[in-house]
Amino acid sequence: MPANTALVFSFNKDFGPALMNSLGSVFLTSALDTFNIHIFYDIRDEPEVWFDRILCLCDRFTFPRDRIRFHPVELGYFENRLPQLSISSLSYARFYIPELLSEDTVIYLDADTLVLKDLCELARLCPNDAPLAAVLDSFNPTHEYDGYTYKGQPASTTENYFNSGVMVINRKRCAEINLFKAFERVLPDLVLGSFNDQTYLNVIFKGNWMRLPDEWNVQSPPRHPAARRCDFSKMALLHYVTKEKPWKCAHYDVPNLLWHTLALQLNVAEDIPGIKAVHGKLTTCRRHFRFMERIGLLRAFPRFARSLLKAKPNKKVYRRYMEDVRKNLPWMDQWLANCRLKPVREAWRLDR
Ligand SMILES: [Mn+2]
Repeated sequence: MPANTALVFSFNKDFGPALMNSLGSVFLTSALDTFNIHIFYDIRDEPEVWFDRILCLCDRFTFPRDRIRFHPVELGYFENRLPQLSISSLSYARFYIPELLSEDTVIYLDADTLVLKDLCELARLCPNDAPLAAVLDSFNPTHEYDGYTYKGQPASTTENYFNSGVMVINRKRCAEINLFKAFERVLPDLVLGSFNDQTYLNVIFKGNWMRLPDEWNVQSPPRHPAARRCDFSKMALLHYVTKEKPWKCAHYDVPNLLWHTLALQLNVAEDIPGIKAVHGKLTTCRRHFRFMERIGLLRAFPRFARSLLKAKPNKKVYRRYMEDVRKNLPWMDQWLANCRLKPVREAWRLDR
């Protein structure tokens, strides 16, 4: 069978562990007979130390090494044009997709994702009539939430706005647009709001993209109202949005427990500096929960409980938080078992 689908990640040294875990989740869940894998990286970044690890991961899951390719990408182009670029320019690597790849269907994934279902199902959702398909942004469902202005006008209050961390691209349709020319055209008239490359993509593809089912990009911890609308049994892809990434700081919640459980068993965790402290925080947090629950302190000292959770919302949030973990342990264990992995470790569980 010809490999006519591309799976693309872009990464730098900071996102090395994230990429390993995300790629591992792809190998565990997806039949990749028709896939090539492409890794874009910043030409100045020298993340070569990760290449060997990535290739070893391919070997472990018997993915042929000749179907994974590393592409150095020149990002100076964007940095020269975007003096206000404060985040990594790496996310602009996705503008190179139409010219660097030749497959008909391209799945782009941020490295801060975990794939929970077979990517073949996602590839099948590739649009025929639109250049790309994506999931509505949970926090910014329409353009106005982004806060940009274009040609002096505020952004649309009705037009849907997508999260660009997961995209299914019809490469031929996308190539017709010429992303670089479109970027140049939009550039002088666009004053950015809260985002960056995601804003450009949304302006360029405004009204010209297909909406994917929400479960293909669940964008926040399940305790967030937006994500709580998602049925976990249907959840197909988790996206660790916000700056608080699991490999850097611990939050005792469902997505973090899953990320760390996977990282341990894929041997990704051992390469992360400071990971022991992160694991320790999860263990401590769980121990405090159990202790407080047993002696009823959660009821008596809700403020203390909230400070442990590093969360500011309403009084009931800590209960919901624990209920979420408890409720979701069975499906996490089931998913891990389907992947022939061990369940969430004892020290992090609330159900025993
Ligand atoms: Mn992301």
